Formats: sequence, structure tokens, C-alpha cells
Amino acid sequence: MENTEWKKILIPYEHAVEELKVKFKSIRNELRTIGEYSPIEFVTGRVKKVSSIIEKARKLDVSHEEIPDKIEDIAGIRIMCQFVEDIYTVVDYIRDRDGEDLEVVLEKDYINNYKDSGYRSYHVVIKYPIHTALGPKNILAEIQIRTLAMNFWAIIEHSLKYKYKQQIPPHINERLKKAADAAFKLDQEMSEIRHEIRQAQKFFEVRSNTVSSILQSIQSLYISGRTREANEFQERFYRLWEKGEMLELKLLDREIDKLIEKHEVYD
Ligand code: 0O2
Ligand code: 0O2
Repeated sequence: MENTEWKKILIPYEHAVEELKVKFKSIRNELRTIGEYSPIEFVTGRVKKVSSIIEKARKLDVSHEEIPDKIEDIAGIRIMCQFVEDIYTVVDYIRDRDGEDLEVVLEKDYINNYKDSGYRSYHVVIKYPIHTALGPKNILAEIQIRTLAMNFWAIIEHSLKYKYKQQIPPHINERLKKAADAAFKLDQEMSEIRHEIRQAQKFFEVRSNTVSSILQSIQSLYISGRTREANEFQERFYRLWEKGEMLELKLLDREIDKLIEKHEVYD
């Protein structure tokens, strides 16, 4: 088939990947904006390369006409999470949307049933409606949900498969399996201390938001000509910053806010 013909076929898949990336990223951004923990760390997406589609069709004995119905991962979304528990939160989120903007076709739990290679991830295949210039079209897309550790392993293993043209030498395969188990052990360890990790992350987030709020307010005071107050607050801020006192930083933030409100200083 001509390259231009493939380009035409892949357009709806490109739309689907772009839309789905935006949807999952906005969940993360919304949660972070309201100061809530996001089970989504980051999202990537891609449309499968034509050569890989042809290769997979050949391997699965799929005819050209059957490709859109039988190859589920032409449109692929990958969602990375910090903790294994987050994966199931994301899966629940996708299930909740079943029948709304997407349809869940099947799920593959490669976490509880990991592959012989050592591969772990949760896959959800969805049907996703796209509005093309020629009318509506439903396409299949595969969402892979995994932890950062699972992702690290899968990327390395995938690149080795590519290097060795799918035939990874047995001694390397063995080491990869051990590495996959070690990565999973790391995930389990992290899960056990996730409450502490999340508390620490929250603390740093609150601290960083407070500091940027103070600096923004000091800048507003300077801009509005209240140089004396701005200098005073700046000096107090540096002293508290060195001491690292969170509560006092918050009080300072509130005090500047009050002054700004009183004098109707705008950012
Ligand atoms: P944000 O808001 O920082 O997530 P794009 O077309 O740029 O939207 P694409 O083509 O999928 O996205 O790019 P890619 O390279 O796959 O990366 C997608 C997003 O994931 C990018 O963020 C990367 O910064 C982020 N990313 C990739 N690898 C890592 C990683 O190891 N750790 C973290 N934390 N993020 C990673 P965006 O889309 O620019 O914006
Ligand atoms: P890409 O785009 O290069 O990642 P099969 O092809 O038989 O293994 P099946 O049933 O077609 O698998 O689909 P499955 O197993 O649900 O998912 C296939 C995709 O999962 C692969 O896509 C990989 O992205 C990922 N995957 C599955 N097994 C492994 C593995 O052992 N190692 C790594 N690194 N990734 C895996 P593709 O087709 O490889 O394409």
C-alpha cells in the first residue's frame, strides 16, 4: 500500500491519541491545581509505526482489511503512576467512563499475571469514537498503565529486543527477569511506605506553593510602589526561609495577603 494511503488510515488514530492524552493529562493537572494527589504521574502516547503494524499483522495472520478490528494497539496511550495502587485507581477511573466517552473492550492484568519475559503492566483496550471529516468512526486504542519502575524495565527490555532483533540471548533474558522482579520488589517496598512518601511530597508542595505566593506578593508590593513594605517583608521572608519554619512562612503569607487586600494591590 502507498505511504499516502497509510497516512489517511492513521489520521483518526492520531486524533484519538491526541484527545486521550489531553483527557488524562487534564485529570492530573486538575487534581494538582486543587492540591490533591494525582494517581497519574505522566502520560505519553504514540501511533504505531506502519512497519510495526505490518509486522504485527503478519505475525497474527491478520489480513489488511482486518487490521482496524484485530490490531488493538495502533493507537497507544501509556499512563505512568508512582505506586501500584494508583494503577487500579486509574483503571477504575477508565471503567467509570465506560459508556460515556469510551467503551471498555477488554482488560489484561499483566501485574498479577506477569508475562514470561517479566513484563508487568495493566492493559485496557477501549473503543473510542472519533469525529473525522468523513463522519464518525470508532477505533480501538490500548491504554497501558504501569508504575515508574515497570516503565523503566519495559523501556530497557524493549530497546534490547530491538537491538537483538527479538532474539535476546538467554543469559541476558535471565538477568532481565531478575531485574523485573527487583523492580517489582521496589514497587512493593514503595507501596509500604507510600503514606510517608505522600506526606513528604505534600509537605514540599505546600512549602513551595507558600514560598511562591510570598514572592509573588512581594513583587506586587514593589510594582505598586510600596517599596518600604516590600523590603521589610523580603527581609523577614529570608530570615524564615533560612530557619525553614513552615508555620511562620504561612503566617507571613497571610499577613502580606491582608496588606495587599487592604490597599487593593493587584498582581
Ligand atoms: P507535561 O504536562 O509535563 O506532562 P506531547 O506531544 O509533547 O504532548 P509526547 O509526544 O507523547 O507528548 O511526548 P513524550 O516524549 O512521549 O512525553 C510526554 C510527556 O511525558 C512529556 O510531558 C514528558 O515531559 C513526560 N515524560 C516523559 N518521560 C518522563 C519521565 O521519565 N518522567 C516524567 N515525570 N515525565 C516524563 P509534556 O507532554 O511535555 O507535558
Ligand atoms: P510497541 O508499540 O513496540 O510497544 P504480543 O504481541 O503477543 O506480545 P498482544 O497480545 O498483541 O501481545 O498484546 P499485549 O500483550 O496486550 O500488548 C502488547 C504490547 O504490550 C506491546 O506492544 C508492548 O508495548 C507491551 N508488551 C507486551 N509484552 C511485553 C514485553 O515482554 N516487554 C515489553 N517491553 N513490552 C511488552 P508491541 O506490539 O510490542 O508494540
